[in-house]
Amino acid sequence: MNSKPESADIPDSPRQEPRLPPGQVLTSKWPVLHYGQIPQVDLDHWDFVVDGLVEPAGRWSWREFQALPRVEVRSDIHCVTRWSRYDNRWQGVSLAEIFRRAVPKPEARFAIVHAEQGYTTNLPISELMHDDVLLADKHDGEALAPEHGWPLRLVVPRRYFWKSAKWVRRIELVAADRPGFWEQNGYHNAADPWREERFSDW
Ligand SMILES: Nc1nc2c(c(=O)[nH]1)N[C@H]1C(S)=C(S)[C@@H](COP(=O)(O)O)O[C@H]1N2
Ligand SMILES: [Mo]
Repeated sequence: MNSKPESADIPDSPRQEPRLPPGQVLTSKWPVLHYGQIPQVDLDHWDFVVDGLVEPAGRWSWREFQALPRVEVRSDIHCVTRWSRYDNRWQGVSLAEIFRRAVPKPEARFAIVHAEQGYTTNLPISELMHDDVLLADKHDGEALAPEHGWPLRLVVPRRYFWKSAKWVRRIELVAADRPGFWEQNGYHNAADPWREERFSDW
């Protein structure tokens, strides 16, 4: 594990070699990128749902979600538009924790992640089980900014950042993969930055 002396207690997402994936440029800023508007979210009516091929299904109000066991992970961001940002400190709830409560059925293989306003992205459930994957409500010790996904976003450090849905509300477990918003619009289904899986061939 790669730890820094000033915060050696925070687990790092595993480093790849080289740390900066091919074709990426390092930035210390944090660009804002999304399709559509920043949603207005009312926490009193907010919930997070896990449904589909899962038993039992899961549903958490904001208050219930805040009571779940929490993790902290430090990881790098790699956006398909070629910027990367190192050492983001995320806090929230791991997907492994969620799937201990809403347990995927044996036939469940893929997750369709649903966010506010119809944004979707798809991932194999196995990718969500890594312990650097979480549903984050804090970044570098502060509540997420609305433009970065407040109140809750997915963080999947080993994939290009479009898989890290902002304003996430629901994870649907399915047997057969289904392309999400960008995956239907020419982006690669797998999105591994070290393999430069930016765009699909079809
Ligand atoms: N709900 C939602 N999540 C989204 C997007 C979006 O359009 N809607 N865009 C994705 C893309 S393309 C990127 S690069 C990252 C950007 O996250 P950031 O604005 O926090 O840097 O969010 C991802 N998550
Ligand atoms: Mo993006």
